[in-house]
Amino acid sequence: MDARLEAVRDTVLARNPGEAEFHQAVVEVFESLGPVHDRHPEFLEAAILERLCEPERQIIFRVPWTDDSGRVQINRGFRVEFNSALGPYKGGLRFHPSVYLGIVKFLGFEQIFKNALTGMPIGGGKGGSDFDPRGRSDAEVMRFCQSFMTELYRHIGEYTDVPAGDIGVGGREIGYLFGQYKRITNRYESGVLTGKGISWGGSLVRPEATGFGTVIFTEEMLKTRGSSFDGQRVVVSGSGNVAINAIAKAQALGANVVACSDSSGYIVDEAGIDVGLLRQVKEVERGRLKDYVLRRSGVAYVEAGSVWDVDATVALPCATQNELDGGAAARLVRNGLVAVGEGANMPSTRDAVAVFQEAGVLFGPGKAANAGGVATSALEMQQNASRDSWSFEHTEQRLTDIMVGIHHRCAATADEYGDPGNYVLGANIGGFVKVADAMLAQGLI
Ligand code: NDP
Ligand code: 2IT
Repeated sequence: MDARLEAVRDTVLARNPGEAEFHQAVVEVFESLGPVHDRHPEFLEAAILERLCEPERQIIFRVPWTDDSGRVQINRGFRVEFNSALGPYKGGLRFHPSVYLGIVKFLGFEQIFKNALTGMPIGGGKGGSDFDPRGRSDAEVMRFCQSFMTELYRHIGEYTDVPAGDIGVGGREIGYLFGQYKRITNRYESGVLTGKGISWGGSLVRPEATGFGTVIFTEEMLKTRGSSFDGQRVVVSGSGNVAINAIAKAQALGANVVACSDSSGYIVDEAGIDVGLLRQVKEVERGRLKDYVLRRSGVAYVEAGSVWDVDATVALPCATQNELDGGAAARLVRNGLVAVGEGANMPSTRDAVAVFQEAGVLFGPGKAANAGGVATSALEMQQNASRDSWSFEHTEQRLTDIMVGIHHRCAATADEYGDPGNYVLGANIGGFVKVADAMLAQGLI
């Protein structure tokens, strides 16, 4: 790392003790930024990096609710409003028992650069709770969401901060959150949340957008080597929103997707995953991958194993942070891997990224490859602002153009900074310069 940035890094790490994921995300970005500061000493003088690493506002609150047996439950809610240089804070809410400030901050920090790369007018933020929706009834989830919004509503708004979904937060939760916001504020403010249902202000393609976008970005990387998804053997991790839609899009482009996972295990379906059945099991019945195996012959279920033990030419990690380590990366590379597109946020460890890059594997980092979700959220905001709704075809074309544009920006930036094909460098510098320029222009705030 550039010596001038090391001092800033050390201060940031010391000021934020115990936040391992936030540290990891910061260090990864800093490692790319030396060459930018050679060209732009004004960024150092204006302490852009120090300011970027300190969220503009952090909100932590109590979320009391009552479970179906009448017992009082207490969770912790978070919203980190990280950077508003380019637009209102924008980013998802994650409901998962592992959520704590360090996770919300890593996600919010990454979101700043991701959102900048989309070219849309959105700043960076993230939120969530350590609430575990698994095994909870609809009524419990509704009461939790209502309590969560009863505090959150005062901090958000169409022009202030616009949350959406992430792990554990999908259409059902956004519905309950929107209902409570509307009730408290007495405003039908569609643009305050994205990922809404299609009949009440949502956008077509938003549910598919992250998975579709990840595959579109990865296809663009493959094209630079004269290749495509057609005929690739693909392994996807996760079996939630991002994973399912990545599987569907990869198959539409001619790939054979043979495996996916949940936190209990993984399946191998050599005939190709049946996405219709997967949607039925996961989205309609809210079941587990184990249930898929019971309904289809010729499928292997491996309890508690790593899906990265399955050979692939293209890997799409779409579950969670640090799910693919150096050992798994080395095994994939040995077995013929050519490309990785990160549908999840920071799923590859630092060691894994180094293994991929040293082996010449095409590697699309999450902040570029999974930006299609938030970009389509921004398209939802556009539709809300103009009280319009667009067709599936039009919206999907906008998403495709945005993903091709992000790929181009990352590739061109990597070329410009003398490291062709390094999408990590391209994404970090491309996103950073846009935000830094806006921060300089807006003065010391
Ligand atoms: P979902 O809640 O729909 O699905 C999450 C999937 O990942 C589930 O299969 C879940 O398994 C698995 N998973 C979650 N946590 C863990 C864990 N600790 N260990 C193993 N598996 C785990 O979430 P999404 O699909 O929306 O999100 C997946 C990833 O994509 C996240 O990293 C998210 O930040 C990122 N992302 C999401 C976007 C969106 O629009 N939704 C946009 C951009 C990025 P199980 O059910 O067993 O917990
Ligand atoms: O990580 C992400 O980009 C998301 N979870 C989507 C955020 C959004 O505002 O649509």
